[in-house]
Amino acid sequence: MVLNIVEYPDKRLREKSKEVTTFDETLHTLLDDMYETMIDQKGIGLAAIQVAKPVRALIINLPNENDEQNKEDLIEIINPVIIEKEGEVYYQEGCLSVPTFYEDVKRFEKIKINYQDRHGNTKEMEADGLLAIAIQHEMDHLDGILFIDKLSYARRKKFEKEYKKFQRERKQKKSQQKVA
Ligand code: QAP
Ligand code: CO
Repeated sequence: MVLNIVEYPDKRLREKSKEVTTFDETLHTLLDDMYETMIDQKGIGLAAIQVAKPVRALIINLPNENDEQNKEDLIEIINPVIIEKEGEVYYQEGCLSVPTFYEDVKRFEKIKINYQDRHGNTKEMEADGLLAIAIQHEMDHLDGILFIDKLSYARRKKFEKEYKKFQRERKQKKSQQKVA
């Protein structure tokens, strides 16, 4: 089932998500719904809080070298913890909860994480490149942090201005649809 995406400035995005303790069908249904929602909205990553579920679960599905987004490449990450990190890299990030805005953000270049899969099995993973960036972006959501929080004061200002314009135009479009 495709769920509704919570969008900035909704306060729910600021919640600290709770650790997952039961790896049951409810969790599996949530993960499946998150996947459907992410694909429907043309995303590559999603945290549970973005569909209003404050639990420490996230999914990532990066396109492969042929630019195809295959479900076999889906990664489900529960209760992640960064255990090693190194380097610095900038990448132009976006977020399904902050539609239409993209800006450069600094992240660790390489990370190692501990996490659990949907069955509660403990796993370890090393990541670099886009995967490392995506994991850090989604892990921030678990603590109520958005990529726009990492911008300089000037760029944050630019964001607030552009985002208000986007919200205004979308609202106008919607009321026009009602008339037509
Ligand atoms: C997080 O982001 C991420 O503004 C996932 O209008 C960010 O899926 C991972 C999206 C950077 C790696 C690098 C954004 C879709 C999707 C938009 C997304 C939009 C429609 C963002
Ligand atoms: Co995001």
